[in-house]
Amino acid sequence: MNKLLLYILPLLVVLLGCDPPQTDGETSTAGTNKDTATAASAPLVEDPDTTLQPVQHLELRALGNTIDEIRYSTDTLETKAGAMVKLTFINEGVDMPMVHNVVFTASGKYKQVALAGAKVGASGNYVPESDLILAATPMALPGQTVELEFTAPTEPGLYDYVCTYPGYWKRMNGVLVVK
Ligand SMILES: [Cu+2]
Repeated sequence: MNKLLLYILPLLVVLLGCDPPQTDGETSTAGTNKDTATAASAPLVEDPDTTLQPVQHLELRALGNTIDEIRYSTDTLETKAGAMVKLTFINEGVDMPMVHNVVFTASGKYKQVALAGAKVGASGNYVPESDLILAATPMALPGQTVELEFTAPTEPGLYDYVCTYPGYWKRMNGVLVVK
């Protein structure tokens, strides 16, 4: 019996020992495939960000603390067509009625969108559902900073942006130049 065990044990060891290398071989093959896949797909993931879709950082501030003073820090923003626009919108207003947003619209449509937004009211964030809207920030309360990311139109041209808080569109609007 002991002799038999002596024969069987090495056999078991060989069998057991054989299995892990096989699994290892499979694992490393799979690992190699994975690595190859990762290496091959990584540039594909990076390309749209770095070359195909440039990133355009924009900053806009809301200035003034009365209805007569309110204005955007600039009435012109510029981006490349199709770029990933990352807008930082800073509301420098102090008192509560100084609530602002930035809504990007089709060319010449800022007033129409703002009037529709006023009807939507606070519950709808003063932003109407509309095909004329490219993108909209949340409302920024006094002192708040909000961020907005959107893809700029692929068609170069002039687009609008406006604050849709009721009545503010008259003084808070501008042109997004897409080149
Ligand atoms: Cu405003």
